[in-house]
Amino acid sequence: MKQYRNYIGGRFVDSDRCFDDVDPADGRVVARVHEANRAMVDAAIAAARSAVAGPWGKMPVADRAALLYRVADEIERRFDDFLEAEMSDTGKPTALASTLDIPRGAANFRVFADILKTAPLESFMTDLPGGAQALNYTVRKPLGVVGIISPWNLPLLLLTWKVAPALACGNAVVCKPSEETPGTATLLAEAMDAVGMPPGVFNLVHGFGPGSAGEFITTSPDIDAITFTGESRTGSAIMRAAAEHVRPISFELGGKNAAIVFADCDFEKTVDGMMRAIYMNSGQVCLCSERVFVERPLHDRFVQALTERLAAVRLGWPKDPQTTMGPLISAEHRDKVLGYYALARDEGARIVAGGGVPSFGDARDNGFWIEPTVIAGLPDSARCMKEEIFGPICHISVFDDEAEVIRRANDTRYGLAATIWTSNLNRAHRVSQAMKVGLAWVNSWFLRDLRTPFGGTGLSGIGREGGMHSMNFYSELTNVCIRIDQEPT
Ligand code: NAD
Ligand code: 6OD
Repeated sequence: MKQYRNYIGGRFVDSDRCFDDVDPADGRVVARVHEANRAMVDAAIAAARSAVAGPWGKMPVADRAALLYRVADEIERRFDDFLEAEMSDTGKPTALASTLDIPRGAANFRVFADILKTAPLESFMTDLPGGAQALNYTVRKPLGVVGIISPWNLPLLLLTWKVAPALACGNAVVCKPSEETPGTATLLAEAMDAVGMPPGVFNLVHGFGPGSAGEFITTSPDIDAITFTGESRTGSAIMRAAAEHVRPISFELGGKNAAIVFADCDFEKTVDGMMRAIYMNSGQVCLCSERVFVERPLHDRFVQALTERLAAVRLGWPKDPQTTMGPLISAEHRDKVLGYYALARDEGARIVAGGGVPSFGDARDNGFWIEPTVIAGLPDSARCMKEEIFGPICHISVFDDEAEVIRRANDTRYGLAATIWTSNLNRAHRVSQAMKVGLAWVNSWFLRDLRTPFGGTGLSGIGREGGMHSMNFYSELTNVCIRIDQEPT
């Protein structure tokens, strides 16, 4: 049986307490995971502290960037191992993991190595009374030890999205991946080891949230910043824990995202795009559209086309290149999503497609599969319209005019993403700017330039990551102000 160990101070560390890593496609145990206890988490934090104080903290930018490029190269060299681990932890299809998760794992390191080499710093020359001047310039320094807590839905992508900029800024990190997906995080530790990352710069601890490694990180007084991606409720718990010692936090949380389909859209491209926006990764992407609003003249045609496309979705083994949708992450998460399918019925929804659990007649019946689903007929006030479900489901509503749909799309406490489908350029700008979200896509969805700000408003998060936004979060900025007198002294 494969063992996933902790990586602390440059060494792989066993624990006498282990938990199972399960493949959600068939419920098989694929690995034993060594859970870090408090002493191990403290040792990881201490190793990180020493690394920041040592040569890593003083390493020239070019050398630090070179190490980040080598991590990217190593992920690519071991592409198949990363792919295998990501698929067996999540059940996601090879068609997705090989084109999104693993390539983005490498790209995150390259992009932040590039940004590190070109990151600008501010400077201002201030005129003072009497002709003197003040030169202000900013110096970028590491924050110190960054605690990184990541979720299971895009495990390598989301972990490296934080590790890469944190290291680029000269910090050392203590990472805790989701207990559901320890595989690619462990391979990342192996990659760090293989490229010669100095001991203590990258530390990995496995475990759960409360009473385990997650809590030990967030409550430690020796962590200088916390960056977290996960559920909004967990974000609140972490915020309470982090408040004790006052330090920067960055939160990428949940969403209840709207898609707005105008009658003047390019129909085929919109249906293609919406299939991705609703069902990618079995709907387990924070950016997925769970609320779809379609303008009345297009409504029936859109519902019919989406339903036909759903019939062609292939729920298959992750390694099969023809598979287009995998299972949900766990039995517990499937129960939660099925609970929402039942709640939708109780709230009076019409089940347009799906709504149940598929049967395969093979080992997949031991996995955590669920049918992709379309529902309709709920009022905007229904719980299924307000709460994040995080499964392969959308509700389709009809709308009649632009002002109405803007108001309804914004009627949520979340504020992560919106997608708008129209061929009217003015409307595209108008509506996307009116959305109360951090990310608005037009005629596209999850189209990424990693230099742009990423994050949400309201329950969807605090702060922005991406490009210079990440560099600024992971840095301590010191402003140096020098008075320059005109008279020779
Ligand atoms: P989760 O909040 O249950 O867990 C995320 C991580 O937090 C895990 O590593 C978990 O062990 C840890 N954790 C849980 N409780 C903790 C505690 N009290 N203290 C410290 N750590 C704790 O989220 P999940 O189920 O893994 O992921 C799905 C959620 O993440 C969805 O809500 C989704 O929308 C959100 N998400 C948001 C983004 C974004 O960029 N905004 C991206 C991906 C996922
Ligand atoms: O693309 C990214 O950088 C990012 N953070 C994606 C988040 C997806 C949520 O599930």
